[in-house]
Amino acid sequence: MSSPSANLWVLLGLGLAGVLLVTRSLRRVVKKDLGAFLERLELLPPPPPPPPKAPHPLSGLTFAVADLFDISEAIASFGCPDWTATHHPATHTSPVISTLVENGATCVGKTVIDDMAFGISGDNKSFGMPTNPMALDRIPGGSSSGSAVAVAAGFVDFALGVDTVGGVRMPGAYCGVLGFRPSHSAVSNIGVIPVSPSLDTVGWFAKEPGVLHKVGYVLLQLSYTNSYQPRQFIMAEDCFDMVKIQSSRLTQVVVRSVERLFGRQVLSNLNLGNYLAAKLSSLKELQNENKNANAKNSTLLSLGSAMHELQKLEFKDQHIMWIEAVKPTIDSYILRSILEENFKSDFYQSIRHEMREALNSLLKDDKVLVIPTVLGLPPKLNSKEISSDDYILRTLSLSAIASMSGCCQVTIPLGTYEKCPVSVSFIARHGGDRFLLDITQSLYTTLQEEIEPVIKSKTSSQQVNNDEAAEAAKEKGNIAYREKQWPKAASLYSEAIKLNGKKAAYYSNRAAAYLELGSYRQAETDCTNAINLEPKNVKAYLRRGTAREMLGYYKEAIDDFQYALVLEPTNKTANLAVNRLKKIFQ
Ligand SMILES: *[C@@H]1O[C@H](CO)[C@@H](O)[C@H](O)[C@H]1NC(C)=O
Ligand SMILES: *[C@@H]1O[C@H](CO)[C@@H](O)[C@H](O)[C@H]1NC(C)=O
Ligand SMILES: CC(=O)N[C@H]1CO[C@H](CO)[C@@H](O)[C@@H]1O
Repeated sequence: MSSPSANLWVLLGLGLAGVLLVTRSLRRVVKKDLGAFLERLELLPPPPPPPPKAPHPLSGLTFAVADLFDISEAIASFGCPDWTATHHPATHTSPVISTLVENGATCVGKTVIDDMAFGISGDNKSFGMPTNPMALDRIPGGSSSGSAVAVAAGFVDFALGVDTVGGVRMPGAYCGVLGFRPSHSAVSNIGVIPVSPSLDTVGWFAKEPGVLHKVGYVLLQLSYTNSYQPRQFIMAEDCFDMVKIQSSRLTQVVVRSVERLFGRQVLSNLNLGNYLAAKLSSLKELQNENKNANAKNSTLLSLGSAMHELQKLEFKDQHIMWIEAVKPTIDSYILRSILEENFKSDFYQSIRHEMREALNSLLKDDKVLVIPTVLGLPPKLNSKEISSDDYILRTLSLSAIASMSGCCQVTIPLGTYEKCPVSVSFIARHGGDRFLLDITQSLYTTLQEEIEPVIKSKTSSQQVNNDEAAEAAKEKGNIAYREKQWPKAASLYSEAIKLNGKKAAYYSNRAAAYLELGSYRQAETDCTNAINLEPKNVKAYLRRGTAREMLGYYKEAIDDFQYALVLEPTNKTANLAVNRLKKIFQ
């Protein structure tokens, strides 16, 4: 951690002493333990088995749980004191917690969630908002904000939360920790207060990939066997276009890491919105009736909107009677949301089914979809952005991809940008949890290593920024070229040239795309430019030779191929071309 950490340690020190303090620079109350915990408790694991038996897999690890899991003889608050006041203590501890404890972990406390786990900011009307230790003036994200904060601050090794519409992935991203949302219904939610059952999952946070992995293996009851190699990493370009920070800051790190570990042939690009538009006929129907004009235009936005409606509908089914009877003190946004009467339950369920099918067919055979977890940096505390419809809808569009399909998703921190945590997400098919956990563990270190060069060059100068963006455009161009999308490849290389006109490779690559498109004159010009920049560029001579041959300038073509042979005497391509042309010519 850099400069905010000094501040943080002071705050933590005083906070741990139990002092409430107002810092002048922040004008904000920072509570004990950053306000992450509602209650400290201790659920101890059984004694370790005597050697030579192996110790419990999670022994020595501590964890916290968001306050909607049952713990025997306690009452979960569900983010709302009125809930505690009107409910009896639980008779059993929820199986997820007891499984973790039986496997050696110690539960040390209950953490803050949004009111009734409904919101996405991490705020709470009664208990206040936990402080994001990675960005003190930013929101932690919700609904499981306290769990994310407890892990980010190092109070516990891991923590449980509930992810309905992003409740683990989002605070994971904002607080700079790993967050895992398993496939829908892969982890038992018995003894967990329901929010919106079609979307609810029990998720977990960790700082260390090894801990995320171990906890996952215990909760999903997986056995350690050979892991499979990923076949493809599909970069959802249109999703990255929604991100407000320079998206190459995320995509480049992923592209370089994947190339290093698995080779560049596994990378591909996709416009996810277009792909889904063709697959989701129910969504189309809903789109036509949607009152939200923004959502009408875009498949991803209307998917987010459909998920939000489904969340409200099911939440209302679960809790309207209690809310009407008790009239609890909760965020008025919830009340407004569930009073809306514009629900079309059947539609949402068919969209869910179509989404499940669409993503499972996209990701079958061990493929990974890469998307941004959130729109960018965590919003500032008390900013208008947090409650704006646009922010909520766009944020939910990204989380709807896994929530609506039931697929599993992991959010992986990628260092900081403007002193705030940034992250990227991987999604695997429904049931591909083990695959996703394994991939996360094998890529994590490489991802962290690839951040450094990107950050370094970011901070130097505008030209360096442009150079990097140009390089990113070229990489995208190469992918398009491999996929035989010639016009797209040509336009990406043009973008690279616009950003940095001094690289022979960009011209030479564009020439290759022009050759495929039959634009021989442009190909010839590009090669000449490349050769001027790099007089020994063999590829440029070969490509110019080809262009000239197609244009009928045989003599010039022979010169080019011959010069290529001078530079690379063993090059068969050049040799063949010279011989072929000489035959025609003579
Ligand atoms: C959506 O489309 C309508 C017209 O169909 C247009 O007026 C509106 O500006 C569009 N909104 C966005 C966000 O593109
Ligand atoms: C000829 O040279 C080009 C450029 O260096 C290279 O890409 C190509 O593989 C070479 N071909 C052969 C057959 O050696
Ligand atoms: C103490 C505290 O931070 N309370 C906040 C609880 O949540 C509401 C909004 O839901 C805020 O306005 C309060 O400031």
